[in-house]
This record gives sequence, structure tokens and C-alpha cells, in this order.
Amino acid sequence: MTGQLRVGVIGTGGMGGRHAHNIRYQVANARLAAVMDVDADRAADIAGPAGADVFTDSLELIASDLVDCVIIASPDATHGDLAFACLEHGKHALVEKPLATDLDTAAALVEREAQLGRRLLQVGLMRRYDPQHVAVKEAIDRGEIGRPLMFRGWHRNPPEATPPTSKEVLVNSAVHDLYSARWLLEDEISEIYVRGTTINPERSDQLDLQLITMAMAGGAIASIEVNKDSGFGYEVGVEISGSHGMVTTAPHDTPVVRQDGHIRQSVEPDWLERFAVAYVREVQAWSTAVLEDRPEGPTAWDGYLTLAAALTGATSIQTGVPVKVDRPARPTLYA
Ligand code: ISE
Repeated sequence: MTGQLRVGVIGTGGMGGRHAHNIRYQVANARLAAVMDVDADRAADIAGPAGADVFTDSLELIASDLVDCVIIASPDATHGDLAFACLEHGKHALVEKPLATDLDTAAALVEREAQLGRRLLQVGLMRRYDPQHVAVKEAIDRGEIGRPLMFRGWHRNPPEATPPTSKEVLVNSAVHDLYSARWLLEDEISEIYVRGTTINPERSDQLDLQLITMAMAGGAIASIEVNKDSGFGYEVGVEISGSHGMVTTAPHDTPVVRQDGHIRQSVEPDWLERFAVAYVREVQAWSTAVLEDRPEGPTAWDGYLTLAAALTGATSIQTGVPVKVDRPARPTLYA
């Protein structure tokens, strides 16, 4: 592909709206060509100033000759089918996580992409574009902590308008940390055990705080703390302990203020602020990879494995015991 990529964005809520904005203002080799949202006014507000076309049907947008590639940022349950349509049209897509909400759909996507023999899907597991996470990975790669032995992640969320169930927290939120553990340890999750706690025993399906512990196939161990409402803002970080040292993501980017007998530092309210730079880098890297047909970044296989671990975690909550994570053989496309 040459020239400027014509990008279609499906879903223009918080995340899709940010992607559309970044495509428009931060990516020189791409332009916003089409927008679809169930809220037609919202779609028009974003499309109008960009000179983009508005679609009322996602599948029509994917099929359109006006669109070279697609960003899928609609509700989680729609991701799988829309990603499938992109594969059938031979179009690259940046699919927001989770790749799908059920494992059969995620497996079908991996199988179809492997059959096509082309990596067309990139999944929005974007921690690997966050400068703080990247700095941790680089320190590990330089050998500064020796052999990585343990991953610890914390993922403290702001409140949602509709409080998510524990399973939704795993599938929508903790998939990021499951990905970070695999990426930073360069290893696969072999077993997962999740326990949680709630202040509202009548909603035991909405644990306030979950503690995920994992065994990695190569012998390392991992833990993730994830909640549905921190009560103070948004905070994500990782720490890796190695045989010769430790590396931790730097604290917040905000200044530390000493005033009136206090030391304070503000916390970002949400992921759009905390990961603003990462989202720009993600779409920049994706559009270059699409233009050069040289895919990089988290694959459908990563989407499948993180979903498998998240859903196995949901089973562990129900059974109260550690559960093995099934891992089929890796298709050669993802070698
Ligand atoms: C949200 O959809 C994201 O992708 C954020 O990165 C994550 O931290 C948050 O928990 C999700 O709900």
C-alpha cells in the first residue's frame, strides 16, 4: 500500500473518539475516512470536521472501497464478528481488547487468520507503547535485573457508570496485565488462581478487588491486583523481580508538591490521560505497519491467550481453586 491510509473507525465513545482524533492529528500517513457509531450525531460530530463519511452499519464501513483499514472500538461483545469481517475483506484492523468475549470466537479468528497466512489483526493491548512499560522492558532486555523471576502488576480503575462484574473486570481490564506479564516475562501463563473481596455481599459477582496469582510455564510467578473502583483515580504499574535486581515503572508523571505540611501528587483520572502518549504511539506504529505490510504489535494470538487466561480466571473465582490455562499449539503465523 502506498500514500495515505484511509482509516475507518467503528465506535466513537471514549476510546474510539481518541483513536479518531489521533488518526486525524497525530498520524501523518493516515487520514480519517469513515466513522460509524450507533449514536449518529456523535459520529457526525467527529466525521464532519474531518471530511469523513458517516456509516450507520459497521459491516458496510468494513466493506466500503472508501476504507483501507479499520479501527474497531465498539462495545466488547461486537469485536469478534467485526474482526472476522475485516479478515474476510482482507483489511487490516486495530481491534480494541478483548479480541472477543468468548473463546470460540477468538479461536476462530486465530484459525482464519492463520489460514489466510497474513497478520491482519492487531489487538489494542497497548501497554507495550507506554514509555514507562517500555523502559521496564528495556531494563530487563539489557540484563539489569538478571533473570526475571516474578511479575507484579497493579491496575486500579476509576468507577464505571454500570459497575462491571468480576468476569468483565478480568476480560475487559485485567487482559492488559495478563498481556504485560507474558510480554515482560517472555513466557506463557500456565495456571491462574483468582480470589477477591467485596464490601457488598449481595453482589458477590462484582468483587471490588481481585488478586490474580499465576504460574508461568517457564517457572516464574506473577500477581496482579485489579479492582473495579479504586476510590481515588486510575493507576497502573508493574514491577519485575529478577535474580540480580528489580525494576518498577516510574511513578506518576505529575509533579510532587510540598505545601502546608503535606506532600501531594495527583493521580490521573482515567486511562485516556494516563496512557495519552501510548495511544498516539500505538496508532502511529499500527498505520506504518499497515502501510508497509509489516505487522508488529500484539497479535490475534496474544488476544486469544490473554482472553483464555482471563476466562480461566473467572472459572477460578467460581471454583475457588487454581486452574490450568489450556494453551493450544502456536500457529506458525505467530512464531
Ligand atoms: C479500559 O477499557 C482500558 O482499556 C484501560 O486501559 C483499562 O485500564 C481499563 O480497565 C479498561 O476498562
